[in-house]
Amino acid sequence: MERTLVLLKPDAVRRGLVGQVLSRFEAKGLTIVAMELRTITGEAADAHYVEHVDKDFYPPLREFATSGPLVALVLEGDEAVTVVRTLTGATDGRKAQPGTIRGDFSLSNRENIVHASDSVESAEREIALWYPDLP
Ligand code: 3AN
Repeated sequence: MERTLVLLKPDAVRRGLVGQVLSRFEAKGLTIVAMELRTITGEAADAHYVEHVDKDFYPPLREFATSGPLVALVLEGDEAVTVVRTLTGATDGRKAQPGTIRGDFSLSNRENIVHASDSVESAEREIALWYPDLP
């Protein structure tokens, strides 16, 4: 069993897509082991996006990530990291395959509905950051 950290970003909450996106993860057979609606600070965004803080695209991404509530969840299942990334699709919603979450719901490379950990190591770091007390 593997765990991964998923964020349903502020665009997903604003657009009323939380239920539809969650349904896809549940239908796939993944288990929700933690879930909470949170509005994060800029400092929390920096900690989450530590690899990106120096990039040109980061300031607007920080603005977006802190622009309203998001849903932070931990999903568990066999090969959960890879399975969730496959369901999520390519970063740029304009290029993501139809049938993926971003392919079906996003027309942007910033407002792209979901974040999903990109490796087992990232998942461990991100889960510890978002849910330090999760058993
Ligand atoms: P992914 O979320 O697919 O792993 P990353 O880790 O490369 O993508 O990027 C993290 C986040 O930064 C993306 N989810 C997206 O919101 C934003 N992002 C990435 N590249 C760009 C870009 N070129 N322009 C604007 N935002 C970007």
